[in-house]
Amino acid sequence: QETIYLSDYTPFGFIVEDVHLTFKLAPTTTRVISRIRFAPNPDSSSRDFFLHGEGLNLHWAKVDGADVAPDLVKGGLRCDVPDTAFTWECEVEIDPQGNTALEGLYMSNGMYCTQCEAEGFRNITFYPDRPDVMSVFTVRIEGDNPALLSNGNPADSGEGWAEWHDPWPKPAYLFALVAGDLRNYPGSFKTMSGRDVELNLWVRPGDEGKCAFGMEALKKSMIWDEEVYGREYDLDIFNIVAVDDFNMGAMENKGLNIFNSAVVLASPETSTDANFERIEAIIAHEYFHNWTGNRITCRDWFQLCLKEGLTVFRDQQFTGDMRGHAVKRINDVVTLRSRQFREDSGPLAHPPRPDQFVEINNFYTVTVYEKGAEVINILKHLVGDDGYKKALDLYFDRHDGDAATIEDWLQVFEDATGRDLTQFKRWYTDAGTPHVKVADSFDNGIYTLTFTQETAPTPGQDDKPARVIPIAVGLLDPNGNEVLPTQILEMAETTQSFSFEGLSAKPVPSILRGFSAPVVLERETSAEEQAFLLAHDTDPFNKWEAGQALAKDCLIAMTQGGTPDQGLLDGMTTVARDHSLDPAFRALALGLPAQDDIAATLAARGITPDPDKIWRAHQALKQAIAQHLQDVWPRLLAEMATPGPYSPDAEHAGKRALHGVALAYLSQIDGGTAAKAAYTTAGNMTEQLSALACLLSVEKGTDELATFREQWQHDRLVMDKWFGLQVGYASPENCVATAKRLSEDADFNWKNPNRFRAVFGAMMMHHAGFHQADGSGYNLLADWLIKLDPVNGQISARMSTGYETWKRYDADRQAKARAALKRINGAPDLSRNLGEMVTRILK
Ligand code: B3K
Ligand code: ZN
Repeated sequence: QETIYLSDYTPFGFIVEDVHLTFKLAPTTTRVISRIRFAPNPDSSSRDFFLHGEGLNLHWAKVDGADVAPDLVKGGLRCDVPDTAFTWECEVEIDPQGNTALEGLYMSNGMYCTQCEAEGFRNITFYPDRPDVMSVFTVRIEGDNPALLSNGNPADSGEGWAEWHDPWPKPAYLFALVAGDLRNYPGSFKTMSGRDVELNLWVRPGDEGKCAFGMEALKKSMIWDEEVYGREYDLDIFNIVAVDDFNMGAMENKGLNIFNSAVVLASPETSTDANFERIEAIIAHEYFHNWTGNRITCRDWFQLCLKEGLTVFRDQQFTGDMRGHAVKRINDVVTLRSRQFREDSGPLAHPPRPDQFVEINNFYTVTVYEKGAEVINILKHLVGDDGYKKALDLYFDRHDGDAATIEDWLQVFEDATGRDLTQFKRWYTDAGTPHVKVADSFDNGIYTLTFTQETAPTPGQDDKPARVIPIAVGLLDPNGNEVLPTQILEMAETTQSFSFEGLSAKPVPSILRGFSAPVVLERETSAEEQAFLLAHDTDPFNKWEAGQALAKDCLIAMTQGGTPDQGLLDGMTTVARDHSLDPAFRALALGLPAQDDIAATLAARGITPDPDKIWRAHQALKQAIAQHLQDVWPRLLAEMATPGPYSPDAEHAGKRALHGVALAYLSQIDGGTAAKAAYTTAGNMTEQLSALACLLSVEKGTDELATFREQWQHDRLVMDKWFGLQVGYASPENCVATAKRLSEDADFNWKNPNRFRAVFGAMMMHHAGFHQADGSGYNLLADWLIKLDPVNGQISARMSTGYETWKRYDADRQAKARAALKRINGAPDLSRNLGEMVTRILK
């Protein structure tokens, strides 16, 4: 395994003036003919003409029209070339049908499509496949497919062929080609400067009815980026294609976004509210990449968070604007904690900008994406809204057309705001989540908060100097009135105190409002104080947080024999009944911290978590809340009904969310009676799925599972839900057996990433199920990762993160997990992807 280092970066020895590609499509024998104009790069002294290429069958190659015989070497070729500008031509043959890794040019349900980020273009033809090599592409596609699409604007077409020209220089990872029997759902957009843009959503015949929402989301994104960032679209056409076999969510190829059909196709009958929200966010995300990613791209893959962190930050702002910031922030923090904090505290911890990797596809992580976005949130707190706006304007101005670095990004902020960001940069270069301890004192009308930060060592980084942490703080008086509105305290030292004068009584602090920095706050407080904040905090995030902290302490106490806390139960009752609170917020406040989060907290406190005990505590607390609020549930069910036509908007979705929470608690005490009725009358997938989940969680629902299958047999996306739900809602003892049974189902197509994830993703996220003491979860996952790896190394590697917490648990479980990991590691011909992951996890 060869490690690539950031410090080894050197520019490529040549610039690429233009690229002409011709594709002669055939399922197992596609020909790709390239004609590329190279010139020596004045910024480089290297004249090493190395082109990447993997799995290509080279038929011929020419330099300036004369035949050449390049040296075929590992990962590509080398060739002697003139020391002035020259034309490289070659023809290769590839096998899209046989490409199960879904990287490069491959086939999905008879349609051709591509995925080139990060390094897939080298599976299509020989090329300097690195993001700092940008060029203008002209593409000719020959094939007997009704739709023939590539990047940029349509140039010309005829029977069986089409030509596309993309005027914007781009790296090869943004190349895309699609060909197949596709139908377009059309739309149009007028940009801020009055240009007309043709929009299309391309889908398989039969899916046209699931396009309207995605099209609207695209238009909303286009307007938002104009209004909020001043960014206008820059081609005559914008195409989105839905593909069933796709390794991740979607891809921002210039002018031709390719989407996993699961995150673009939507209808009320087949998609949940959560699906709608996610689709809107991902369409926005990919669209926003047109500026943050495409017009300004990354110099090298170590800079990935330059485009991903910023684009996630932008899509979070967008969703907040569309659907409400409070609830969006809470949801984002839930994801951050359950996934990124988990990554940051285990063997896979890495900084948002890593400085080494073996396989770059392993670094499309929650740290690069979600923490990358948090880091920008910190930066915005430090420079203020105006500073942020000035800096972004300068960024687009200065770097349009560049392949940039994190240093460029920071320089823009320094130049625009005059602020020194040396210490702030540690957020990009240092891994690990800081823990911030808080102590307070009150003396003579002066209230003092003292913070101490500490970050545990992470792989390869023992020394963790203090970071600058913006801590948003507000103070409440003992009656619950706010005596100090939110202020940002800038903590820059290891230990630092902040004082507030002129207070008549000791206040109650509300700390880290809005989750102003991605840290773990450690404060010894009483349950009373948390209940007080749950009742009175004016900051919605901290109001929610107070309830979660109470619930977490309560769950932890219950794993050690404690009983449900009365303050929590009363607090939840108040929140549930408070009509002044947004239903979506109430739904979140009535939720319990995830079991994996409880395990993480215990582990951080030096206590070995017992997954079965955590499961039982969770069950018992759910039961207690269900009982305590038993009068509330029927009322909420009535109040939160959403009669009339379905709308996926935030208001209706929020009501359905609270309705779903009420039904789930009620099911704990009525044995599923209400859920059975709700299942029968469900008018949309949100209601149908939430009722089915309630039934499964009380071990009912066998009939409904069968009728659901009959009803939705024809719809692959709904069937993914059917597979996933059964595993996710199984009892711990049945989880692995259910996954195993489903993996033997005739409809379990394990080569389809969505279906594989539906079953095994649900299994590894089932805390008590995956971590069964007999090791059956570890073993079943190992069996399947070994089987999948030769077919699709990206997915096997991604799913190996199921094991990343293995060292938290007891010696028996550790031994079983280690054995499973070693078995994977010993599998013959392990992919570079999975090989790197398992090596890091085992360390
Ligand atoms: N940029 C792509 C992700 C590519 C993943 C490559 N393994 C989607 C996105 O972040 O928008
Ligand atoms: Zn992205």
